[in-house]
Amino acid sequence: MFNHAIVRKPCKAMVKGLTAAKLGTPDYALAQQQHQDYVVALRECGLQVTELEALEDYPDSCFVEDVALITPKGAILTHPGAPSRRGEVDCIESTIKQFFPYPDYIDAPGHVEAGDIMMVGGHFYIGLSARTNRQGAAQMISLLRKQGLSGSMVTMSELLHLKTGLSYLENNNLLTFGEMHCHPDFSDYHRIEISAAESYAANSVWINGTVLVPKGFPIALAAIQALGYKTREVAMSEFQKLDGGLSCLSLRF
Ligand code: CIR
Repeated sequence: MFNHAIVRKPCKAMVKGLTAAKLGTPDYALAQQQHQDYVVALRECGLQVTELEALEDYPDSCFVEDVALITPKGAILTHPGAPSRRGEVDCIESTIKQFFPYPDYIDAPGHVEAGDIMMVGGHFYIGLSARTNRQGAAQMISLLRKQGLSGSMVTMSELLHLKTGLSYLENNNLLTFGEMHCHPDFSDYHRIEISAAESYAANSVWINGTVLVPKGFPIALAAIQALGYKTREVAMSEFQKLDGGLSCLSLRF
């Protein structure tokens, strides 16, 4: 069960955020509305939400998931692979320390963005992406071990982050897209393949029995509901334009 979430409001500079999606420039006012509804959805799932103010110096700073990993045992601040995002770590450190006074840190030459990390109980899958390298993943695994947890590296070649194409919904259920569907590391899971047309919904989030699903992906939604989950749709169009999924907008613990 999760009790808390940390989010950061989108900044006006988000329109200059990193993206490979060709979906146009985000509408800032609409992004603000969507972010507010996201916070409402987190509260509906029983979370106490800490809302941080927007950071105009960091266009991608609303995607807080990437700058810290919070486990059941502690917190690890990352060192993002994207140079423009590294300063976001210092900006969230004091908030993390309110909950976890002695966090650990990933250091250069290691890079990690925690959108590449998927938690399954006490095990953490770490995708090796353009943002997370082997040195960073190795540091992360040894820090996880220090906490009595475990980690493993997952090779990948097409997705921005591991969780761009993978979401663990508990009860052995795993949403998969693209290269993740047949990935040997996940063959023991009950895999629900999300089609290319709805790939964005492969990043959905289980929170305390409810699955938050991005709005506008009816086949994925029905597949998740067919597994017996309660669902809550959240409009995400403006964050999708920046390659950001539902999980990226919060740290949950
Ligand atoms: C970036 O490229 O870093 C942001 N525009 C999107 C980050 C999305 N985060 C995530 O998938 N965990």
